[in-house]
Amino acid sequence: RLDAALTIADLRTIAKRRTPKAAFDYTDGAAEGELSLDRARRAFEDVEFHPDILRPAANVDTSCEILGGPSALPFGIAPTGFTRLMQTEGETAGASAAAAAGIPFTLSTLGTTSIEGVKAANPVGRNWFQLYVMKQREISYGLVERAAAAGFDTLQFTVDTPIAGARLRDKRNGFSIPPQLTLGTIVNAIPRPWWWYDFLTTPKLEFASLSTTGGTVGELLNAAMDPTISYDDLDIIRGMWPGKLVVKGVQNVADAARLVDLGVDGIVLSNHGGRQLDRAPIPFRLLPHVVREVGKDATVMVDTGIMNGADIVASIALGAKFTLIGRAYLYGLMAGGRQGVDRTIAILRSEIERTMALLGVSSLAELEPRHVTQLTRLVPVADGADARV
Ligand code: HOC
Repeated sequence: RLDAALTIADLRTIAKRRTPKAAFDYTDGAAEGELSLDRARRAFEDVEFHPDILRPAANVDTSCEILGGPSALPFGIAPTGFTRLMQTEGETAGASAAAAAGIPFTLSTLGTTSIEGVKAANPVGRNWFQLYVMKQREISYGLVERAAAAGFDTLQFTVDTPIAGARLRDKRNGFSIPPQLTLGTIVNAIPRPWWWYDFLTTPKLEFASLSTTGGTVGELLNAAMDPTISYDDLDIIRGMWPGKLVVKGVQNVADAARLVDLGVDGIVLSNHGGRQLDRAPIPFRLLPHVVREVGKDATVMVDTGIMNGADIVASIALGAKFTLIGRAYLYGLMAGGRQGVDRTIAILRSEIERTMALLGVSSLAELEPRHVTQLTRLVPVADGADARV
């Protein structure tokens, strides 16, 4: 039945039907008025492609090199928190699907499968680890050491979370870890008995980091995360981590340039899927400004709002070296566990191949800024931000 899903939006529809409302909304939702997420989607929808004609495009090569290793596709799986609450296979499904597709998988500090469990699910392929620096530094540092020992090749240090964004859907739903049985939860469970059966009969969530559970997501996160992290922490982490170091959550040109000057291996332009500061700049809009400043050889990646392979192709054309998918992966997971994640990757792969072939390019390296314009014309107002005209 998952084969009937032709788009990520189709997978989202199935996911919504199969998943308890609070868990679905945690994934689907964003912060405050959800403006950043909505704007990120609209920025991708605004893309106009400019194809070349009469170019050989029978064999489209979607592979690339990223952070010292190969990827069969120009995207990897982004770190996601509390993943086994969405569907009990969780990170195991994500990591094994990534392995089968030849793309990197990222485990979040707030993941619900251990570092070693992810390694077992993806023993040969590329695993990346996403780091939050917590008040209890020894927890974060311990995770860094374990990820290195397990052969994870890249660390994504996330910097856009000094405090939790206001996820209003979570508050309205009373979303808590672990889930509480309330009248509303019970009524919502009636059409979704299999989700509850799976949840109650599989091993308990294995948090990589949280020493305690019990509370709303916002409460848990604010209790755990350190709001005082700074560039000094970057130095400390650089000293501890033997692999590639990426900073995720960069939101302006000046920070991007500073990080590249400091010699980080890559940056991810991200506003955390619109889940932190609402009305933050849209990473896809920021992308050309950052690439212009740091140069096209720097490893600039992008996430937030990617729901179609064409979004990925447009990002690569504007200078991104790679992209990350969060919600698109989780919709597949919630729709059908490992098979659902396979379906997400297959949909994005065919959209990427089709978009490239119709553009008249046969490799990612042939994509150029001239292939993309945006229907809404923007003028820069300051430091990479844009104004609509
Ligand atoms: C204060 C820390 O990535 C999400 C997760 C966790 C956010 C951490 C906030 O829900 O987006």
